[in-house]
Amino acid sequence: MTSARRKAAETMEFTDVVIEVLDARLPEASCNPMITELRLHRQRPCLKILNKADLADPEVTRAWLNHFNRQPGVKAVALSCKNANDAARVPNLCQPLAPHRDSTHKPLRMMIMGIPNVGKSTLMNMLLKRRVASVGDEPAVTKSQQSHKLNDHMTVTDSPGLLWPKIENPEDGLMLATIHAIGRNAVNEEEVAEFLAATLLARYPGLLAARFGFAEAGMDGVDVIEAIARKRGCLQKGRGGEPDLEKAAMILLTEYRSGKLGRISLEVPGTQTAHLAGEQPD
Ligand SMILES: Nc1nc2c(ncn2[C@@H]2O[C@H](COP(=O)(O)OP(=O)(O)O)[C@@H](O)[C@H]2O)c(=O)[nH]1
Ligand SMILES: [Mg+2]
Repeated sequence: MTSARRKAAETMEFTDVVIEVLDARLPEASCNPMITELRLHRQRPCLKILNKADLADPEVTRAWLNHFNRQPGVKAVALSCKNANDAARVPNLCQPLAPHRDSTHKPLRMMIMGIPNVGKSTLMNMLLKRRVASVGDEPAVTKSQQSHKLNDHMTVTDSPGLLWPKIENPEDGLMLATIHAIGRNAVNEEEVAEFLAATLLARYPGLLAARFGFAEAGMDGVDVIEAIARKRGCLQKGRGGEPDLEKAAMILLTEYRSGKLGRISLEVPGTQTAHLAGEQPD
C-alpha cells in the first residue's frame, strides 16, 4: 500500500463526507478509482464537484451530472471554485449527505480529495477565506494534511498525500495531460497537442478554423499543429524556416487550458470512445 493510500484510508475513518474534486472537462478520467474504493469501504457519501465548470461544455456537464447523481451516496454539482460564491455553496451541499453530523459535539467532517491540478487548494482557500494551500497551474504536492475548523459544527481536511490519476488506457493519459493533471516531464507535449487537435476536429468542427484562420478540411492532428505554427509565425531559427512544432503545440495547449478556445469537454458519459470515433453508442 502506498503511503498516500494508507494516509487516505486512515483519514477516511474520521471523515463523514468526501469532497471529490474533479475536472468538469474530464470527470471520469480525473476520478481516481482509489478514492471510490476507500470511501465505499467505509460507506462514506461523496460530493462530486465538477470543478472548472466555466471551462467545460455546459451541455456535456449536464449529462455528467445526471450520470453521477444516479449513483447511490453521491451528490454531483458543477462549480467554479475560483468563484467565491460557488465555493461557499460546498458546506451546505455536504450537510444533507450526513444529516446526523451537525453539532459542536458531532461536527460534520469533510475531506477534500482529488488528483493534481483539479482545484483542491483553490477550494480549500476559498472555504477558509485565507491562503492555507498553495495554488498553482503546475501539478504540485500538498505535503501536510490538516484539519481546519470552518465553524463550530464543520471541519474540512486537506487531501492526505498525493493521489495520482490511475491511467487505464493511453487516451486517458493524453486527456489528463491536456488538462495538465500530469506533469510536463511525464509526457510529450507535441503528442498531447496532436491528440487535442484531433479531438477538436472530431467533436467541435470549425472551432480550430475560426480561432487560427486555416481551412481544417482533410486535416489530422499533426496537420493542425503545423498550420498553427505557420499562422502564428513559429519558425525554427537557422533551420530554413521549418515550422517550430513544439512551440505551436504549446500555443494550442495553453489556449485550451486557459479557456481561450472556448468551453470544451474532453469526454462524455459512457460513450467516450464511440463518440470520439464518430460512432453511435449502442
Ligand atoms: N478556470 C478555472 N480555473 C480554476 C478553477 N479552480 C482552480 N482553477 C485553477 O486551476 C489550477 C490548479 O488549482 P489548484 O487549486 O492548485 O489545484 P490542486 O492541485 O488540485 O490543489 C490553478 O491555476 C487554479 O487557479 C476554476 O473553477 N476555474
Ligand atoms: Mg493543491
